[in-house]
Amino acid sequence: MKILTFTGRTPSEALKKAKLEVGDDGMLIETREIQKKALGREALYEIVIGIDGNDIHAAYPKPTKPLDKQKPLRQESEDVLYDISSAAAQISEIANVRDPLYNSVKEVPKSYEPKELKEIKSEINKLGDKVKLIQNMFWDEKAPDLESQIPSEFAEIYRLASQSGMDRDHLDGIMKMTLEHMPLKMRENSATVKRYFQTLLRKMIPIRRESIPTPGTKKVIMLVGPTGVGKTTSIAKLAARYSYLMQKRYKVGLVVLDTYRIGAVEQLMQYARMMKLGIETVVDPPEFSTALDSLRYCDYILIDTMGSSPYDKNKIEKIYECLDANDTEFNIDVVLVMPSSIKYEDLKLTYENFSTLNVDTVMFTKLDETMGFGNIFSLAYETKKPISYFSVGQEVPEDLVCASSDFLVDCLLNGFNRSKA
Ligand SMILES: Nc1nc2c(ncn2[C@@H]2O[C@H](COP(=O)(O)OP(=O)(O)O)[C@@H](O)[C@H]2O)c(=O)[nH]1
Ligand SMILES: [Mg+2]
Repeated sequence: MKILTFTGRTPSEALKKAKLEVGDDGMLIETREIQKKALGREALYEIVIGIDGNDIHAAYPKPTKPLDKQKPLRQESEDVLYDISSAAAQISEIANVRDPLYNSVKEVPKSYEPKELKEIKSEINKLGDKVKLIQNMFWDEKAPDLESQIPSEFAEIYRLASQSGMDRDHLDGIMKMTLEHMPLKMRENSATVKRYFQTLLRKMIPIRRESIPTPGTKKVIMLVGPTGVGKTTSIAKLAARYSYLMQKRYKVGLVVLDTYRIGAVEQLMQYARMMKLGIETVVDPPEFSTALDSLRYCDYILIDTMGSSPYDKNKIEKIYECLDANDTEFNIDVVLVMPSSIKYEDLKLTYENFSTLNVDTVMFTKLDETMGFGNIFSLAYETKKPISYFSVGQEVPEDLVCASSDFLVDCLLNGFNRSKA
């Protein structure tokens, strides 16, 4: 194998040179930073390419994978980066912005540029300078690893994402891959960078779209999660939604699984009375199937769970026993409810605690009480569990929305806005 090296101010510039020289047939072995970027000094990157055979210009058999789709060998274990890489590649296709290497655009000679265009360019340059300023202010203290690698147009997006509570490894991984895959044409200013980044994040969030029961079937949905996160309130919102707010009015029944003490079910009883819904209470696992059976006439059966025990251990065990004792033919959708107001590490811990219940989807509550949404992003991205609903306030039934990645990414980058829900 012949080894060649190429240098550039960014990895992608070096990659372009390599492509010109060897086409898509080389193997990307390593990307390394030779010189750190500093004020008044450009960064310098070197990429190492391996070529089979001696003549690098010889015609090669059909290329397997283009150079820019390959990962340096040393990153092979970084699965997260692989995922991001493929999402980034897809977006480049969607954006339909070709690499200028393949699609050289003729530059308009400067003297023929319309006046407005000149003004816009100069405005963009000024903006770029401001962003650079911000970049230097915060990267010095917070991102020493990436400081020299991220162009100034990425400063705003990096700050927004890192302040959102997103896991640091996720963010750095996404940034690295964005730098490698982002079409050069989109790097022109921070607005296009932000658009690209938004699309990339959206593609990474798993969402479960709401589906309605097909004729002859029913949906049985159980909400589980720590005490106080908003399960009962959400059950009431869902009950109202299914029985009054959809195109068809469905029959809804409620089950309360009270693993703590009898009598703590009054809150849901009140909602059931108001909406005239059937409600069953279960304390011991054998009663669970009987309760489901007696609500057989319903299209939706919503199961609220409650109880209090340190780290939810006993509660989770009791719920597990109920699910295990279910001898009806109904499939139960387990929805883990978590508040968006806790940090990523705590979300992950809660998720792990409840994962023995075979969680199907996750619902996040209290979006109206949080500033950052990166914790939600990171949990969904890490666990790959789809999100089904968001709760955006205390009002029943209106403060419930079907999850969407557009909405979450918008909250993450631009802040929560109920009107966009
Ligand atoms: N701000 C806000 N409060 C909520 C939301 N969902 C529930 N709550 C409130 O959180 C508290 C606990 O809710 P509850 O449904 O009883 O929680 P549970 O113990 O999980 O059943 C109540 O005061 C609710 O009104 C939400 O999305 N936003
Ligand atoms: Mg409750």
